[in-house]
Amino acid sequence: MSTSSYSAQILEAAAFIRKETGIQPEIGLILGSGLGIVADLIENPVAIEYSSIPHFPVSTVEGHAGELVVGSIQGKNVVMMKGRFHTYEGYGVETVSFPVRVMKELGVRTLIVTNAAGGIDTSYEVGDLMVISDHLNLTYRNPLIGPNDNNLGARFPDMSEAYSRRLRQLAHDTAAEQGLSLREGVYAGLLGPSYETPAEIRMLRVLGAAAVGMSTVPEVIVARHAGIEVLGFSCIANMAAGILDQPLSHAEVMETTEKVKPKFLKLVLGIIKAL
Ligand code: CYT
Repeated sequence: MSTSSYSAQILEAAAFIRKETGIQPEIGLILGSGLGIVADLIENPVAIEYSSIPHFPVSTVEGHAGELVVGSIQGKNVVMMKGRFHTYEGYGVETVSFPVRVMKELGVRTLIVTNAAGGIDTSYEVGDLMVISDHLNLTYRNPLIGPNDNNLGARFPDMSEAYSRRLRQLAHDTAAEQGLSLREGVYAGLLGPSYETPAEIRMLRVLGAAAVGMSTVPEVIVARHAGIEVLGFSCIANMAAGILDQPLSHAEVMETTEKVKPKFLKLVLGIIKAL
């Protein structure tokens, strides 16, 4: 794929979405496992199936909606990905990058990303919310590999404030107002899909990670390349391998995110209102 055709595809996809919705979103939302419920908060929503958007990647995983929802929350125009692409599903870097590029083209200046993660910090408890202070890209790949289109961003983008200090502070202020305890820590992004081993978790703890998951890092790298300000949250869905004397299961992850939903929704709403 040449860089010029890639940028033409971004323009075409964005033009289609603009025509369908007539809305210019300023906030983008990419929400992890079980937290897609935020879509229900969107006022005057227009849902567009990924498959109908020119050049948009299509979700192949069963039970994943695969639509873009555009509308407003708290008077702010938003675009939300309902259904996300994980590298462990076999998708290439363009797949993960493309929707973020389209969001940028639509006018998005702030991206809120969330995920369900394993808690590595032993002071954490299942159900805790963590604002992501920084990440470790341990996926051994990067969505910016390949020719760089200077119109989209710099060849060597700065990552010294991948997760906006300003937005992290805003998250803490909002959480405090709501009487909600909010952790802050480093997110280690791995490829998956197998969960980590106890030895890997010990390694990640030595490296300074507080939580571990299998998403978020590629989207955030692309967003930063595009000059989008990022706020990230992990829902501590389970304690990471080896911490508790019990196996990990996706069922536990889903169960926790289900329980955390109400406080999480309230926090996200409060932040969008304050943005
Ligand atoms: N949990 C999770 N590792 C975990 O322990 N949700 C992702 C990765």
